[in-house]
Amino acid sequence: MSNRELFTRHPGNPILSAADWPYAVNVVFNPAAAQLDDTTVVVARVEDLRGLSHLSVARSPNGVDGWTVDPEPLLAATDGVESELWGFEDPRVVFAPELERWVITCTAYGPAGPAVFLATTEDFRTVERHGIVRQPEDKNAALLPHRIDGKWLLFHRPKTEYGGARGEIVLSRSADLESWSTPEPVLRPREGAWWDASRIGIGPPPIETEHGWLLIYHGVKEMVGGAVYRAGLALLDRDEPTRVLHRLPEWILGPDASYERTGDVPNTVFPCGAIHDSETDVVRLYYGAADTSICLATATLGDLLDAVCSSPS
Ligand code: BMA
Repeated sequence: MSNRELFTRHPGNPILSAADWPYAVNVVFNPAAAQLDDTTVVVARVEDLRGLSHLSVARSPNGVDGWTVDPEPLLAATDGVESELWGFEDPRVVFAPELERWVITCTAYGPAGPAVFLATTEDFRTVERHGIVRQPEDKNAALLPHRIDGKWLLFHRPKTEYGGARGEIVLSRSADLESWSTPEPVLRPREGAWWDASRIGIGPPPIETEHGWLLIYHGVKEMVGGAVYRAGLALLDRDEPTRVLHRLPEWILGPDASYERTGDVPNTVFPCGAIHDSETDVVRLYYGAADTSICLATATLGDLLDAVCSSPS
């Protein structure tokens, strides 16, 4: 068992917070991340002063500082649309070469509960709304960047139970991004006292490697003092991602710094974005801290793969 977490926090954390926004907001957190040529883009969940969330874009030349935040949201609730009455939350983005677009998966929140919403964008300045792809209650969704065996694969986390499972990561397949197969189980919460025993959900879209899909996920442990949100690691088969090849026992990032311990939801790290630089091998993990700010932590893909590949399934 290692005695340190695999990710190193950036000393400039939090790298973005409500004070950086060009208008008054409560908190900014749970960011998706994308690298566009020389610009790092984060798509942040922004909670306004009513408590409702929308998605907004911030751009930086180095992904650390010098951020420019767009004055208008990228995706916000449309008046009169019931399924998005309470806004949009927790985006993930992935570039799909076949579509020549970035695909945004996020939560649309309305009276029926959270649902998985899909949109696409070329430039993170305007979006094309595709609509709800998994009905309530369902959330924590990320698409793989390309088809496998002719199908798009969407990871998500239904609240309703499939096969007697609880709070687990499942996968649905689609030929057209419109109609979806029955969800298949991928990764379940562990049991008892484990750090990921209460429920789990996907983090950023999985990273494709020669060994398989590297999955960063969040795990929740309900404690007497409230839930603790941490991040963990698994490796999924490259051709059949419902097959879990390895799963790291220890978490890779858990609440420790003051900005993760204290905030609107204490003891929370919630990663939604990861960018791998193939030249340096560095993975930049963008995460929400305590549902209050946006933070950055880094590791090398090589170290993550070494750790997960030496773990059981
Ligand atoms: C989850 C999601 C996240 C949030 C987390 C902790 O259910 O709603 O957006 O960061 O709870 O509050």
